[in-house]
Amino acid sequence: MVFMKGGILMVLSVVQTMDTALSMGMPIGWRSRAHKKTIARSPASDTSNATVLRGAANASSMAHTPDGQVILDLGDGGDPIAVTLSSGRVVIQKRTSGSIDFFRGWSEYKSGFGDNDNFWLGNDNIHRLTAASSEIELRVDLVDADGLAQHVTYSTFHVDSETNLYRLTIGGFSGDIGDSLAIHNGRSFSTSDQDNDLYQQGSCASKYLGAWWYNDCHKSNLNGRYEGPGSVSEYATGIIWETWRGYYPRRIIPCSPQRCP
Ligand SMILES: [Ca+2]
Repeated sequence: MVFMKGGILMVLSVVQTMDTALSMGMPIGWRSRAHKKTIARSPASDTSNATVLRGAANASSMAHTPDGQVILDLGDGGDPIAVTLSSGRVVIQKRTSGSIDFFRGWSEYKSGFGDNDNFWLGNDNIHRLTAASSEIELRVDLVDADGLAQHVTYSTFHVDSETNLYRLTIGGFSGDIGDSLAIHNGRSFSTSDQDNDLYQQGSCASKYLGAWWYNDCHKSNLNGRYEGPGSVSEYATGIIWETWRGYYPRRIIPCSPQRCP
């Protein structure tokens, strides 16, 4: 088995309102020297802005792409996956600017999209990675508009198959900024074109401009709208971790006599 005992680390990250890094990982990390070299080269070595998956694997299972990605053969019969590592974790989501639109549909979240700086690894890949081990760890890194970094971890993290609507299993919370994923435990993934949420009056994804394991609707919305400087913050549509920065996470700039209209 290629994927050894261990886990996956997912790091979601967002800038401006909050930088978030959602990472799934294994506590024991990768087991090869090649892995360490890869981390050093990785463009996502700054975990403040990345979604990471971390796991352990045989050295023989890894190959490297010119841009520092690692090719993982999960040994599950599926195609190898090219992933970016950050501190030994596989990044599954990363957001550092508003250059990539994250308000996308089911098929794009299924396959994944983006570039090195802003991406979603894809629900099929995330499912396969979390299915590869029972010891998957999820880490969420967040940075607010003032540059204050925080993170939380979950000792249980699993994303089901597409047949089961990528249902989320999350638990074993640890951290100081509150658990904004708890109400999403057991929920299906929803996008603007596939409403699997519990909101009877409409689509959470459409209403809050994201794609997530919505309940009715959310306390976290890490694929929400990236709000750059000067943009108008709207209730709960941004990159939200409610238990830390609420539903209006943008920094409030005090109104001085010189700045007030
Ligand atoms: Ca609904």
